[in-house]
Amino acid sequence: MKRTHSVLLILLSMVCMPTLAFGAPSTEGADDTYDIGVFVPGVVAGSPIYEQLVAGAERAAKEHGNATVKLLEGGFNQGEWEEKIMSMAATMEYELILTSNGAMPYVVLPVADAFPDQRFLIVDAVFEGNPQMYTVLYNQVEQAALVGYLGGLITKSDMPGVTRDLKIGVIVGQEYPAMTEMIVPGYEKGAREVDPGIEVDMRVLGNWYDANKAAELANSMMDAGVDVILTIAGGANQGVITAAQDRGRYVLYFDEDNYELAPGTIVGCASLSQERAVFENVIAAMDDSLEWGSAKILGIADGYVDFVDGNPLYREAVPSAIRAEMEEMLSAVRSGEVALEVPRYW
Ligand code: RBF
Repeated sequence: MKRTHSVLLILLSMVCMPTLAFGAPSTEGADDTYDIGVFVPGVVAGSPIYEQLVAGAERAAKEHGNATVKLLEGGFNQGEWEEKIMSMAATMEYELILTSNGAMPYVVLPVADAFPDQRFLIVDAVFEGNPQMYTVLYNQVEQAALVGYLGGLITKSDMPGVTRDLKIGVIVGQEYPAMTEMIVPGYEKGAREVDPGIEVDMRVLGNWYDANKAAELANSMMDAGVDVILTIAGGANQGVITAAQDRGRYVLYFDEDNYELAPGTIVGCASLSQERAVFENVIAAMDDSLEWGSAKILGIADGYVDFVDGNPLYREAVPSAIRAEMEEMLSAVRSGEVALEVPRYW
């Protein structure tokens, strides 16, 4: 709880309980409470990256012992986000406002200007030089290259349902710098490592929820010979999965180990440890050990990005020859022998 509120509470307690006013020990506990406001730019359900955001904040609050987490879902109208965060900051209730995605530093800037004491931890984003912000970005060139390589191996394979065309696809909710500068180039790079002739078909959904439209896009891609689709579309992912299941084609999943959503159809998951990054950095904010104004990048060598090769559903879905080739590439990337750097796009 912020100091202004504590002062108010002390004054109130003096009025209501004059006998306690001298030592005023009754308000001490409330004084120490660390209040975290989590702003989800969208909705939590169906978006693994937001599910992890909330889980990481809740774990940090539990570990702290005297912290609260209040969740606000901003919804899909992005034009309303700034006003909603402004209202959160205006309560003066939060030591920390936590949010996630690459657009948020820019959405937050006017709020930071209006509330110079408010601190913001923004994950899955990059922004340097504002002393009220700390950002954490993931190396998504690596993350996407891992599934791109698998996609390349699959489209060249004779797995059931695979066409003769060398085509893989990606369906994204919208276009934004991390997508165009890291994820799509990483995906292409991974696939073309297998065969430079592989074509990558990219489709933009235009939102993060329309599963029917996502299924339509997936079907049109599969009509054109796409064998395997990486889906990064939040709640709309389900449409891609169902369409691929119906046609006996394949899906690559992002951010989370989610093979069990569609065993045999989801053939690869590139994971992000956003939950852990959130947990660690919220704890650091609580300890006052974050270097405000700076930006951190976390990748595979740091243990925050990886390919989930340990799930038995992966072994069941993908033939051993392909898995063996994946393992070779994975060990090269995990060891740093193959470097996939984040371009400076901000
Ligand atoms: N990813 C989701 O899974 N669900 C979303 O609702 C969502 N909304 C986004 C909104 C904006 C403005 C931006 C820039 C990204 C959004 N993302 C969303 C993508 C997310 O930040 C991340 O890039 C992907 O989850 C891949 O890791």
